[in-house]
Formats: sequence, C-alpha cells, structure tokens
Amino acid sequence: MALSALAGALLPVRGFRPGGADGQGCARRSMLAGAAAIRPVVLSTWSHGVPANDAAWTILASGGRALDAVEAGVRVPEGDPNVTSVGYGGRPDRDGRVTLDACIMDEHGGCGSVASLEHIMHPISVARCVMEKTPHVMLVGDGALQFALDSGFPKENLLTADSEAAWREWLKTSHYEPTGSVRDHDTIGMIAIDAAGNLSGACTTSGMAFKMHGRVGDSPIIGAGLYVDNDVGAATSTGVGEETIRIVGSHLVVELMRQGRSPRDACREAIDRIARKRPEKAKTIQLAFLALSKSGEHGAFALQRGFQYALASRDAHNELFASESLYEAPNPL
Ligand code: SD4
Repeated sequence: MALSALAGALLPVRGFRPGGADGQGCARRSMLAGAAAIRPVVLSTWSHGVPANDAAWTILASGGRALDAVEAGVRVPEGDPNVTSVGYGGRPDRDGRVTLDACIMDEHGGCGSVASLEHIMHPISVARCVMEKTPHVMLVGDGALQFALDSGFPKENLLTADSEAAWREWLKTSHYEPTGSVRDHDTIGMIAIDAAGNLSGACTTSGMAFKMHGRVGDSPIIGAGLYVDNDVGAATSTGVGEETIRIVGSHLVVELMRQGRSPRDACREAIDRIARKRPEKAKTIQLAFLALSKSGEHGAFALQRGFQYALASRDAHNELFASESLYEAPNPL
C-alpha cells in the first residue's frame, strides 16, 4: 500500500471522537498522532535502495537521527563493487578515472558536498565532514581529496577490474550519449524522517559513465540532486543530471510542497517542466524525483517507465515501488 494511503488510514486514533466536545483541537491532535505513527520513514532510489534502507532503518528504528541514517544507508552501495554508478566499482570517466560526487543535508539546513573526488570510497562521509568541520559547503577535485586525506580517510584504488574492462571496451567507439538508462543509472538519493520528526538526505554517485574528466552532475549540487527543508520536506533526483540542474529540481519539488502540493504532484510538476522546456530531449532520457513531506507522505514521478524506489517504514517493510512516469515507452529506460 502506498504510504499516502497508509497515512490516511492511520489518522483515526483510539479515543478520538469526530465532532466531539474538543472539536478542531481534537482533530489536530489526531493528525499529529497519525503522522507520528508512520514515522520513521526512509526512501531511496532504485533497487539498491533496499539494502541501503536496511542500514538506515537499523538507526531509525532505534530512535536514531535521520542524518546518521542516511549517511550509513548510502555507504552500502558506495562500498559495493557491484553497484557500478556509486563509489567503489563506479564506472570511470573517459580518462579511466573514477570521480565521485556526493552531498548531504541535515535538519538544521546544514549542507556539505564534494565533487570530482578521487580515491575515497565513501564520499558521503567526506561531504558530512565538509558540513560539520569547515566553514564551506562544497569542496572539489584535488582540494576535496586533500581535505579527505587530512581528515583521515584512506586513499584507495576505486577502479575495479570489471570497470576497467568496461572502460576499455567503451574506448573502442568512444561514443558518449548518456540516457540515465539501466546501463548508466544507479545514483542513490536517500531521504528520511526520524522518530523525532526531523528530515535529512544524502545523494552519492560516480556520475555518468565515461563522462568528460571534470564533469559534475546534479548529485552534489545542493538544490539540484538533493534538497531538505525541515519545515516542509525533502527531495532527491536521479537520471541525467544536466536536466535537473537546469531547473534546480529538488529545490523546486520542496518549494512546490511548501505551496501545498503533495510529494507526488510536486515531483510530477518538476518532470512536466523538464518536458515542456526540452520536449525532444525529454523523450530520450530518464530522470526521476522522489520526495518525502514533513508529515511522512511520499511520492515520486519519472520521465520514463522503469524508475523504482525503496521505502521502509514500520508498515511498509522496505518494499520496492514502481514510479509513475510521463512516458510509457515499451522498453523502460
Ligand atoms: C548524474 N544524476 O551524475 C547523476 C547520475 C544518475 O542515475 O543519477 N544516474 O547526472
């Protein structure tokens, strides 16, 4: 069952009498109880979101902070060599270098980000250090690496034999046409609300396979690949990042929720905007948004069929959901 429906089902609480003597005040209390009952919630992109949610859930279920949960959650695909678009095992750029992008946001509006970071398996934890230990928001390239090494992160080779073989194969044609399809998606965006009602989010990727050296996508850009406003909700994005950056997509989704849209409708409006601005391009690429409101309601929308996200809550037990999409192409991207 979709959590939005679940939230509605949980609204009546024991002892609540609609229209009772305490009238509106009583109704307000029942809604708060409903929201509290569905917390905590964690959502993440694609099927590798399931094991990532498991790690996050361990923290959330024991009353932990959403920020700790999202960091622990996305570290799972970062360290998994079989996930070929995040962290260790991520596909390299066209020069054979694995360059990673990541960002994190907490419930206080704090944010940290790294872009084009090499040799560090867990860029999300470096992003958190940027947030908590520097006066800056974003570090890139050599500066980000130097900061990571100075902070005690080990220098590692992230190019697996499998990724190197894929790169050598790609070199034979050197044809680059990113679609955000099953071959080059896998970015993980994770958003969560903890038992105390606080929101946080994390997003981490090796970006588009065989990109130009120095290319940065939406994932480490605050407001594009991720945005969290603890008064309103959180959103994250996956797919061809250039298109998300153009509309500052995750920030747009959160602002639309602030204006009263449901998470699903806010995600749909962001997708519609991309399709309206560049209709021909939009038909050929995958892009999706995933959102969570302060009340624990969630929603998603994608350009193409095929986007899935994982949801864990006390009632939803870490299930995969298929997103709605604008286009229903027979071969999902
Ligand atoms: C990027 N948005 O670097 C990322 C890639 C991605 O699914 O999400 N792929 O543009």
